[in-house]
Amino acid sequence: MPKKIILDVDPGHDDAIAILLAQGNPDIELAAITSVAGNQILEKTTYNAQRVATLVGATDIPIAAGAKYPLMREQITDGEVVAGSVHGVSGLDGPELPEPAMDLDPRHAAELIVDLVMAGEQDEYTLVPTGPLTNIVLAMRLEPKIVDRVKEVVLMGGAYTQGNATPAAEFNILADPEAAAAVFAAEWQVTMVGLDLTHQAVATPEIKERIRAIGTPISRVVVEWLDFFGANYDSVWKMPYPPIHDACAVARVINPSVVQVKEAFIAVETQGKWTYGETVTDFLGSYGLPFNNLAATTLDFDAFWDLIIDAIKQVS
Ligand code: PIR
Ligand code: CA
Repeated sequence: MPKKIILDVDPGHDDAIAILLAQGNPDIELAAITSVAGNQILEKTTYNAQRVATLVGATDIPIAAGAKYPLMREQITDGEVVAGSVHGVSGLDGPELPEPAMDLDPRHAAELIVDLVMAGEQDEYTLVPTGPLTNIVLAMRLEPKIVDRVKEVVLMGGAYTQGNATPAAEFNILADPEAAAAVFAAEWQVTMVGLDLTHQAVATPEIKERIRAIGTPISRVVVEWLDFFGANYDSVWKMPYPPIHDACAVARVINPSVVQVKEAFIAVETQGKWTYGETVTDFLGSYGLPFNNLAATTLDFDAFWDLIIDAIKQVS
């Protein structure tokens, strides 16, 4: 039985590859896509989500737009936080994409999440957020019972060593720290697939060559995304190859052994001047802090890229 996921995204090149992986993997059923403001404003991330869903053939599932703004803080988008953006002005610059072949679902993302989870069986759905956590907290507040009912939350966000939006904070968490604090503190299992893990998921020249060799129009789009994202990563972040953050969260759901985790206490800092948005993580257990969540530590690089390449072939 494929695992049902609701993918909450802010595309974003790596969000786009997460959508592709979810659509193209036989062990996942992509039940819905919801969009949130993050890498770009909501209008752009929603449009990008629809275009990517159209590209990969995810045209018969609900796609709903969610939160325009974070709960409390001023909005930030990629390119405002550091000197340069890795996604471009559209949020998904690079190759041309098809226009959306579907209408948006009329519901707010939070309503759609609640409707699906509450109509489903116990543990039927896994939530996979790959942007700021605003929609997830809104869904929790709309219907607190979803916290018991979802199987787990496997999110891309956070870091236990260092951030990418500030020295302490990862972008998705910094973009809505108050939302993230509530999501991590709630009584469900959150798996933090953070930068420590995702920086291992880099698209090396060998990987790009394997994707190019697939030789389909979609494989060419993926290569162009990697080229665009990669050039910016190089100039802004001094990383030679781009990490495909968001697809790692989907990979964890597909096959847990691809993304190793450790039990940890994780809480989000919402007060610090220098540490606002930091995911404070304790693996030691010596401070009386309960191990409430999981933190991803080690990626099986080859297995990860095999999943991506198989998915590209599948949707092509
Ligand atoms: C990636 C992101 C934002 C800013 C930069 N510089 C790089 C997005 C990705 O889509 C991913 O979800 C997360 N935020 C990584 O921080
Ligand atoms: Ca993202």
